[in-house]
Amino acid sequence: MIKAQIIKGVGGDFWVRDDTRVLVVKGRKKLKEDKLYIGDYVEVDEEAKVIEKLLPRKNFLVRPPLANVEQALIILAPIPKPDLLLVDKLLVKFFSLKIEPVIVINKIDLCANAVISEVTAQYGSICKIVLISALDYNTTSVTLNPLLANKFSILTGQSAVGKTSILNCLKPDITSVTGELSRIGRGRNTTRHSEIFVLDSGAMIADTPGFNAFELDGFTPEDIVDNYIDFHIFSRECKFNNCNHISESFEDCAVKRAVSSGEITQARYDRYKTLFNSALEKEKKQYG
Ligand SMILES: Nc1nc2c(ncn2[C@@H]2O[C@H](COP(=O)(O)OP(=O)(O)O)[C@@H](O)[C@H]2O)c(=O)[nH]1
Ligand SMILES: [Mg+2]
Ligand SMILES: [Zn+2]
Repeated sequence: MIKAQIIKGVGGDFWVRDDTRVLVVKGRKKLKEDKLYIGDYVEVDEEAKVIEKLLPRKNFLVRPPLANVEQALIILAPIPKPDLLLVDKLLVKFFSLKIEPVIVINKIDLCANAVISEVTAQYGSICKIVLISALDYNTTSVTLNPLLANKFSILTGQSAVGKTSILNCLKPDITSVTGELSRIGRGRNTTRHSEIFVLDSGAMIADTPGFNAFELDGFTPEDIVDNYIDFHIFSRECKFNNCNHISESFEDCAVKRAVSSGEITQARYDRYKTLFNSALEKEKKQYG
């Protein structure tokens, strides 16, 4: 029995990878009913080529179904115009799942200065921000390889920012046993089924389809507060422990004071109010 990670599934076949190789195996009948996700760790009977057991997940996403994600690249670009409400939602989601976010500004070959300064002002205290152009293999690989090495990362963000282009740009770094896998997908630019690509650096990367319509389903107002992590150094000074930083007075709320002093941008705070209030609405609907 070996422990391996599922990197691709087509029909009833699963491609599983351990440190040394990739095997194509089947799921045990019982397991096919529990859904196996790309990224799942499993126990495999090498002789029978069958997955015997699903191991516990560290986290998972349902759409697309991906498990044990360690890092999420949130891709932005000067075109299409960044949807920062989507970025805020993704940050809440990823922090809640203990997935490390990194903001990647792509298409810096286009006029990107305005986007770079806006994104840096609003997110510089929250996560790493890196700049690339997927048209340029050298800077993309030099910038991303150290970030991606030896972890499972996903490419996320609105449509047309360049997620698939970034993955294709990095594909020359797939030369090992998994090169076989990249040939299977080559030429196809669709992102409908998930697959983890393994680079020579040990980086594991999955593309995801546009998160354009992504909503924070199941998140309570408290979840929103908890996952706005850049507010935390201020909210420690709020008068009340359960401060929601909206209805409290300026004197009682250190987050509001940080907004007025510019330590938190007004735009990020306004989006916080939008997400908090929408979580509150959903909660009211659910519990009357
Ligand atoms: N100028 C420029 N265009 C890019 C860059 N990366 C991607 N594109 C283009 O942006 C469009 C959308 O790219 P795609 O990878 O399909 O985006 P996705 O929807 O996020 O997967 C395509 O026409 C790409 O050629 C880049 O770095 N610079
Ligand atoms: Mg794509
Ligand atoms: Zn407060």
